[in-house]
Order: sequence, then structure tokens, then C-alpha cells
Amino acid sequence: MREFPLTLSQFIIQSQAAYPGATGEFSSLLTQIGLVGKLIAQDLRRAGLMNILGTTGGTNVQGETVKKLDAIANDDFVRVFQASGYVCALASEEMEKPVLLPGNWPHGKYMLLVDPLDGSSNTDNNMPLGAIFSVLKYDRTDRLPTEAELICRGTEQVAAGYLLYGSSTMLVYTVGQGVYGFTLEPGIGEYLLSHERIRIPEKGTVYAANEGNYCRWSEGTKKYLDSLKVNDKATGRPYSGRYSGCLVADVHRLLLGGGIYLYPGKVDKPEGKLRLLYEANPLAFIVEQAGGKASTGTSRILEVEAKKLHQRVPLFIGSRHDVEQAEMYIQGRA
Ligand code: AFP
Repeated sequence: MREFPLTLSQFIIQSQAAYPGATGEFSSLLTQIGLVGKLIAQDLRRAGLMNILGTTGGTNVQGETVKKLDAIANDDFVRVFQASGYVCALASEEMEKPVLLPGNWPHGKYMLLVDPLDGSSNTDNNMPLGAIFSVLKYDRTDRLPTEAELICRGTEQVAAGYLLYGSSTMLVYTVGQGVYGFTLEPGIGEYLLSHERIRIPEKGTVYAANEGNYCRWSEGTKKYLDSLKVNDKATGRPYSGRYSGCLVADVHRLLLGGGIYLYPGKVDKPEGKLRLLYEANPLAFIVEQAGGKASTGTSRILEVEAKKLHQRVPLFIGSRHDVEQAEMYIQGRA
């Protein structure tokens, strides 16, 4: 009989057996995430041939121009989870307020927070894109959740992951028992286990940052970046710069090969650009589960107190050694 990698569904069912607390609902929730990935991957493969590039002409709650594919990806998440039965509330970078899904309540006991399309500046030039998701548990049966109940510390997440639309489409996730990666086999429409128990190298030799912002960084951040360019073979320096414009693609590269991604605050915008609840927290969960670290530069991302749904946070994420080095410079200890 031919050897066949486990499909996402088979892997989840096997994992369920190992964790009696896991229910079929959560397994199916992940499968629904995979369905959104298939829908978007299909659109992206033909984007240049369909009228789905460019902008909608509108701006989102962040005041950013909305690309047509941002709106399509957001609609796909809402539509798939409206009919999924497992999610009773959905928050998104593209929507000012969360969408409550009363049709899935009270049995639907999860809340989902997503960046439905990460790397929107890449939509029209065939560069990588992604989606990021964070899953919270909701156990009340007397009422649907309020917006405030979606605004939690990263340590409250029960699952997190991302879809990566690159040379292949991947789904990478954790439920707190390690990080697993699945690659979409388009011929059969199945995600197959391709990366079992991903571990990030303790130290890397790659950094991902938009150095166009260098002049607006703190002195500590500048000193850290400068330190990566020193010629010192013993410490693997100078590092290589790799920046794709897509957080998911850059973090995925570091997850497999080591290094650091940084989107620091600026002197005029100390909170930075990236969103805490549906970008930094889920990726921090993933990277910590793989043995890495995620920091604001001064504190652990997963312990940042969340106050607003679209709260921004500075992000230093990747190999433990590299993030700790960045923290030392930023805190004036280097
Ligand atoms: P967009 O989705 O608005 O393109 O933002 C992408 C992102 O959140 C992250 O994916 C990138 O690493 C980062 O922003 C790129 O931001 P800059 O264009 O300011 O470098």
C-alpha cells in the first residue's frame, strides 16, 4: 500500500484521541480555516486574470486603503464561519466591530479573531500573502459574547495559526502542544502533514525589518540593527536582510530557519503598526510553542494587557537568542 502523509482531518482526529478534552468541534473549526485557505488560494492563483486586484476605493477601521482581496478574504471568513456552527463571534482587522453569529450559539463555543489577508501591499505584484487567526473559548450559555470578551491576553488563546499563500499554500497551527504545518495538495484539495513539530533554531542569521523606518526608530533599536551588520564570523554576522512585506511569510521563514522579525514602534508612533489581538498574539503563541520568543522589546507579547480590539503593539519575534539580544539593546543593557 502506498505511503500517504496524514491529511489535516486525520491528524486532528488522531490528536483528539491523545487529548480527551479536544472535541470534534475544534477539529472541524480548523478544517473550516483550511476551507477559507482553499478559497483564497484559488482566487490568488488567477488574480491577474480576474477583476479582483487593486483597491475597493474604501478605507478600513485602521484608515488603510482596502484592497479588493482584503474584502474578499474577510467575506470568505464571515461566510464560512456563519455556516460552521462552531464560532459564535468573529473579529477582523477589516471590521470595526465583531460580528456575532447567533445561528452558531450556544453550541458554538469559540471566538475567532483574524487578519483575513496579511501583506495586502503584495496583492498586485504576485508576492506572498497570508492570513492569521487566533481562537478563544467562550463558555457562557446565557448570552452571546460582548466585544470586551474578545479582548483578552494572548495567554488566553486555545489555538492560533496562519495560512501562507506562497509557492505553496500552507496551514500552520498550534493548540499548545507544538506547532504543525500542512501543505495543500491542490490536485486532491487536501492539506497534508508536511512539517511535524516545528522547532525554531535557538539563533539565526536573518533579520526582517523595513529599514526605511530606521530614522524614526529609538536609539536602542538603531543600535541593535547596526549590531547585526558588524563583520564578525564567530557570531554569524553580518546577518542577511530578508523582508517580504508579509508578516506571515517572514515569520514562516524564521520559524524554519531562525532569525528575527522586527516591527518596532517609531518615535512618533511608539505603539507600532502591527495589531496585538490578531497578528502579534497568534504568531507569538506559534513561535513560543516552537521554542522561540515574542516581545514588545520590553515585555512578553502574550502577557500584554489588551484594552482595544484593534490595539497596536511593537513586535520583535523569532529565535530566542535574537529576540533577547534586541531586548538588551532596546533596554539599554547592551
Ligand atoms: P498590510 O496588510 O497593510 O500590507 O500590512 C502588512 C503588515 O501588517 C505585515 O504583514 C508586514 O510585515 C508589514 O505590515 C509591512 O508594513 P510596512 O509596509 O510598513 O513595512
